[in-house]
Amino acid sequence: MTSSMSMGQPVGASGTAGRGRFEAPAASVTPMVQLVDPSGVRVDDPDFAPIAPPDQTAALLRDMALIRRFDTEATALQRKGQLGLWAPLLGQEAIQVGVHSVLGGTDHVFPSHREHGVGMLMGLPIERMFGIFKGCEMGDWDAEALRFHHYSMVIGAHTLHAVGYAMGMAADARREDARRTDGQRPSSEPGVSVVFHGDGAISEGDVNEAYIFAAAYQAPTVFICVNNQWAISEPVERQSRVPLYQRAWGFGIPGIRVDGNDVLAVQAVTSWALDRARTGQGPTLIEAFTYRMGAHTTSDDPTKYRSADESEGWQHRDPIARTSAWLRSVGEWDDAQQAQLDQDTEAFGAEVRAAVDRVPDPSLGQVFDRVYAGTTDLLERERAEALGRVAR
Ligand SMILES: Cc1ncc(C[n+]2csc(CCOP(=O)(O)OP(=O)(O)O)c2C)c(N)n1
Repeated sequence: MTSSMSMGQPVGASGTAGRGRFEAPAASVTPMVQLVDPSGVRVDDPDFAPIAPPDQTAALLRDMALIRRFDTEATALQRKGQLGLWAPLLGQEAIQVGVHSVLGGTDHVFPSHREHGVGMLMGLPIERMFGIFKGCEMGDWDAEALRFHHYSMVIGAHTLHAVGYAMGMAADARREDARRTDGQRPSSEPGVSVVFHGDGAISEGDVNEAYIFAAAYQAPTVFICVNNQWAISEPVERQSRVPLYQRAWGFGIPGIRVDGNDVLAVQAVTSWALDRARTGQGPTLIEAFTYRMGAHTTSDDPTKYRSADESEGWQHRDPIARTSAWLRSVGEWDDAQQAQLDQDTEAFGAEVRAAVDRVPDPSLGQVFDRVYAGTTDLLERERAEALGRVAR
């Protein structure tokens, strides 16, 4: 084909390209749900309000302080050589606590590689998390019982698992409904799968396929896209020409951006999205706008790819400082409560340090035990070979 045939050139567009329908939509202000501003002042949102009274918010502050302590201890343990690696969650506490605070008893969480706080709050023993980062375990806890599924080190892969799981839960609920003859609703609430992925993950094929499936089957899935601005050293601007939450609409999924450093806003928006999923209205994508305050993992040096000005600019948006400032302003937090919390986090720090010593050191044979639910001939041959080699 010669260039003069210029397939795809719209009739009459020559000389007018860039006008009217051929022009990109004008950039608009990106609306973000926020209920408490960085200085701790309550602000109004046209669609969302806090869902819990202030006296219950103190519990959220406490959870944020505890998971921050867990994280800083873990980072220090890595520096001492007691963990091989750690992926810090510093700065992302409000997202993890806000989402966790509204999960129902039948909801399942599919984490990425930084949701240690959610795992801890859902009851995953710290030594099991440490086992992964010490290289001593595969993270094969009973995900079904815990409702906190396995860490996904393959970026984005778990979003497909989450959607498949949601479709399964929806199918079970339909079957249960059909079986019932008394016309009553089942005793337990239908479950929702809540999946965390990063801004970088949104560029993965798996994540886009997950969105397509979720939209096509109206799966009860809530996608929490943790936009911490960086995928290791790739800034979010290089990955998407539009705000991330707007991508969702192209798949037919409502998208909404929330201030990820505002625990009340995260709680309110997640509760709304869970409710949509539970009542058969399908998936939602929540873009939680935040910043990774620390390194990507303890193996990298963020000063090599981002400016000190940028990182400092986020210091004043700290989720913990903001929540305590607001709680103080409404008389739900004072120095005595803070002193108690400081004491509790200190004691908790000691528990975290003790947990790393409880990580069992697996024997070589055990490595073969937990590859599949059952064993195979090939695995048995490999086990015998490996054990034979060390015995020689
Ligand atoms: C499929 C795949 N590609 C690349 C990597 C290497 N990798 C590990 S973390 C990461 C960046 C992830 O960024 P993001 O999704 O924004 O999450 P964040 O680490 O910021 O929480 C990459 C590229 C991987 N683990 N899996």
